[in-house]
Amino acid sequence: MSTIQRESVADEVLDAVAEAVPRVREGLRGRRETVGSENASGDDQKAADVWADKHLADRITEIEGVGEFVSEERDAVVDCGSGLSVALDPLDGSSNLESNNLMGTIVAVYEDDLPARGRSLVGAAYVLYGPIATMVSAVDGTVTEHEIVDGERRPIERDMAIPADPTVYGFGGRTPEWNPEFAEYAGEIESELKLRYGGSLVGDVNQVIGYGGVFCYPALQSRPEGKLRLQFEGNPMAYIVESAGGRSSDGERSLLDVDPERIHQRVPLHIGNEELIDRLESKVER
Ligand code: AFP
Repeated sequence: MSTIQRESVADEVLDAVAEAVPRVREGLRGRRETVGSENASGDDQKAADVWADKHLADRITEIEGVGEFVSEERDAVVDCGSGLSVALDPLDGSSNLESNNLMGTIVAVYEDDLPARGRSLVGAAYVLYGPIATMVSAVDGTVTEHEIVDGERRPIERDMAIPADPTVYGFGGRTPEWNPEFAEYAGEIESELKLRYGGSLVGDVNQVIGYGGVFCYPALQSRPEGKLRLQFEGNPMAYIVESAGGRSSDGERSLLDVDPERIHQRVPLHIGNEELIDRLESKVER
């Protein structure tokens, strides 16, 4: 598949996600309860997780040029023929549904078979279900913010770049669970920036791209592998932020260079302004 063909398929996937947004958003009402099952990562599934997964998978798996599909809500990869590989977090931050806080959808389009290395990404995007439904996408290194109107992507800002002067930070996990090196880093950042933590990776990283800063869900003493998933969260968000001039790290290297071993592999995640991630790496030994 040529570069132009790969980017065209990636754009079709992003269009399919945008087209599903009104239906997914409408279906959140009345689906705030858990359904008593767990996904492959052991997270409690909400009815909304299952709803979003179905509506997005039905559209994405029909696209000519998509060969593999998997989501955070599914155990195994779906074989859809030949072509690119799509990894999806249908409803990121679904724990926020009960409190009616921000949530999102994250989509990653890889050239390689799954589980894939972040460097094989052709495109990535996230939808933010905020006061306005928006999509931020990165294809071929260009980051674009769209408003989603009646299931269509309407670009509102092209070539987005993370502001050079950072403003906000958000750190996941409970403070007593942090490793001492991260706690020291956090103490420095907390005295310099404003806290913005909303419990949804999409909402929190969107603020970092908009205002400059850093978001981390670090390795925890009880969870040295971290909480967030490499294929569905780490790689696509790293691709978008690095395309916007920022950096990402698992504590040692770009998330895009982390070896993909399992579909639902977790990774310590640090994303934001280059200078803040460089400082993080100088403190945190993995
Ligand atoms: P849910 O999808 O289970 O709500 O988890 C959201 C998430 O994966 C990510 O979007 C957040 O950054 C992180 O977990 C929040 O984790 P905490 O609930 O531990 O703060």
